[in-house]
Amino acid sequence: MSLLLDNQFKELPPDKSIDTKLFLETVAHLPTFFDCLGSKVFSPIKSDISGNITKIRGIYLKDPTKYVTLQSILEAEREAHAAEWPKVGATLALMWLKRGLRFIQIMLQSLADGEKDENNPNLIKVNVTKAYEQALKKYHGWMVQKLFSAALNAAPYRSNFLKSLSKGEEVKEDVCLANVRQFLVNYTITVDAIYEMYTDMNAELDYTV
Ligand code: 0SG
Repeated sequence: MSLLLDNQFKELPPDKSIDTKLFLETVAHLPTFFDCLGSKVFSPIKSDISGNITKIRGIYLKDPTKYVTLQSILEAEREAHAAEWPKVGATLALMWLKRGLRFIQIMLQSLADGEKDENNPNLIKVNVTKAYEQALKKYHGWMVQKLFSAALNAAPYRSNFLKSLSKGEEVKEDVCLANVRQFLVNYTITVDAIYEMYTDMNAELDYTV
């Protein structure tokens, strides 16, 4: 079975509201995704994403009924912390988490679409770079951008990455990519809905770290 299909995102209801408990249960599996990368270089990124999830969960658990959807958390924090919002609490953690989720989405979509460096078809640099440029680069100052360049050199070979997504099983590449495409359906809808919520609530910030 595929690591991705074991942890699929659920279909959203017509109003595209995102159930906080279900969302947290599903994203909790994402940090294990980093084990597919096979290098400790990615540990700080794994910690950053885990930290975002822990922060959102901590706030949700204070009042699961009040915070039943992600939007209800943002609305409650906007009311409670008018002066600092949106740079506060779960609103801030989800703002960053969604960028990491978008990065993963673009990278997997690029792999599924067969985008390759024809001179180095077993490298995933082209897919990772596309994801970085579209999802994260504008939020990073030059020092973090340099970190990205260094991390890129530790990216796994395409064949090894796809194999680890299949939990080490010998799965044909077309089967593995079909699993990636299936995973991306609800995943992409969910990430898009979070982005839409940030735009609609005017909660997006564009400062750099
Ligand atoms: C396959 C190869 C993959 C290569 C991937 C490279 C990706 C980029 C490398 C750059 C390394 C970045 C490491 C961490 C950067 C963090 O500084 C930033 C900003 O972090 C936020 O800062 C925190 O997340 C916030 O935490 S919070 O929960 O408490 O709210 C908060 O601390 C905030 C600052 O707060 S403020 O000053 O505003 O008050 N993080 C990122 O850029 C996100 C990086 C996600 C990368 C996702 C990559 C996924 C790769 C998966 C591959 C399978």
